[in-house]
Amino acid sequence: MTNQFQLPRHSRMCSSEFLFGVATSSYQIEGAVKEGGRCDSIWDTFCRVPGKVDNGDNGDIACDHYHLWEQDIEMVHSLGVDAYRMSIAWPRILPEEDAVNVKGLSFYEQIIDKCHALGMKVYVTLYHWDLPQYLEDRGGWLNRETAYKFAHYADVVSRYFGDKIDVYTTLNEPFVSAFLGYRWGVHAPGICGESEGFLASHHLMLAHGLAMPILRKNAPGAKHGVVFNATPFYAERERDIGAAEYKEAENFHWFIDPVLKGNYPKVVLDREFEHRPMILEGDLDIISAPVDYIGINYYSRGVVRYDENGDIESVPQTDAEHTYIGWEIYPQGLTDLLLRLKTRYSNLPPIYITENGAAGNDQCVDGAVDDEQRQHYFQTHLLAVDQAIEQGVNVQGYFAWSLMDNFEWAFGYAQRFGMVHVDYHTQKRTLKQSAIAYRNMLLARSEENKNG
Ligand code: IFM
Repeated sequence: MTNQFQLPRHSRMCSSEFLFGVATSSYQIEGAVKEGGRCDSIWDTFCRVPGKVDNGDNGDIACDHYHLWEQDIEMVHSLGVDAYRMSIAWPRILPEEDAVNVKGLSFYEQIIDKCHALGMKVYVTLYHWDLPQYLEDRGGWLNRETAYKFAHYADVVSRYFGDKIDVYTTLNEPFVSAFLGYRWGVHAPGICGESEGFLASHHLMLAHGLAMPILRKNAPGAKHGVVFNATPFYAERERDIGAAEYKEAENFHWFIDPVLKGNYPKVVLDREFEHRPMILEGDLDIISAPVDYIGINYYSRGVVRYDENGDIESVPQTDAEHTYIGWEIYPQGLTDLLLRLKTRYSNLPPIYITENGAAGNDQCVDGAVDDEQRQHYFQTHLLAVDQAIEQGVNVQGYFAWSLMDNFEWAFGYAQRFGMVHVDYHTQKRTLKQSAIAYRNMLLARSEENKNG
């Protein structure tokens, strides 16, 4: 494996117009959960429940980014990226209902300023799953009021930062917040229930829609959108096509349709008839406010079939290569997904690949981390994005997940997604081979662009 990713010479991704970045999120890297006036989030509470997170891990210290942010941002810059994607922790900004915590705002302001001083753009997600616990105590995303609380939080942040944030994202992966958190109970707050999952999803989408005009008013020069995880599904046999279509509808049409089409997919509404959320008149108009872009997070695909009872089951791809977390490596899925989005949405806005990456069990040996599988993963997925662009999909940027190893939710620290290795005992950061390859690719690109 060379330590530089190769892109086709005339790829649009080689031009300086295409943006490359790395991504993180607040709870996964910050630590310092009791500092700076922060209140508990649902993840602090969830981590305390025995058996919920592997190894009993939690985000108390994580990568200690709260204290090491300056060297971390310098490290981001050393990779030669155009942009840094991060999230703001709601519990640092509004640790109590109506009390804005200036310390929280200042913490993020110094990071944003530093990024700008180093010439990088800043992509900020407002909600990457760390809901203040006091809101969960009142029902969390099952309570419609939470959507209005989110709009208030978005107002506070965007009034303060305005256009200083280059690109705002309302929500990261509402599918995961709603379904893993409120339907299947494997993420915070750990609630299990079909109706609960669908109700939470509607309130999340409403939160997004309510925030959009506020963000536009307070940050008219910034871009505004929302980020979805999306898994393309494939049928095992011809007679399973309906199963694959349904899985896609539930996985991402359910979340993207209300934004881009102003309705929920009928196939899901019909199948989940008893669990339909309460949708008030006007909600879909709010949710379908125009967005400047959508973010797509892609990791893997799914293969499904109908079992003998007509239920949908997944078909493990035992012969395929998987990452350490058990997800199949399937770069073609990213091209297919982007093309499917283009076909489904005639009004598809520009797309950023806001996350893409591979988990490993990487070891630092003599100061080096050989993460060959991840290098190969990035190389093949970058080519998959290029393929989609070639076929007419308007992809404008790519963010690797993740800058550094971090708290991987219910998997704790055992799953390492970073391009940079973190030693959790010493907090030493070491660039893995994939980071070096990414940096070399970006260096070569900027040299070529300079030389015309
Ligand atoms: O670590 C997560 C991230 O927070 C959201 N998208 C998927 C990643 C890998 O599971």
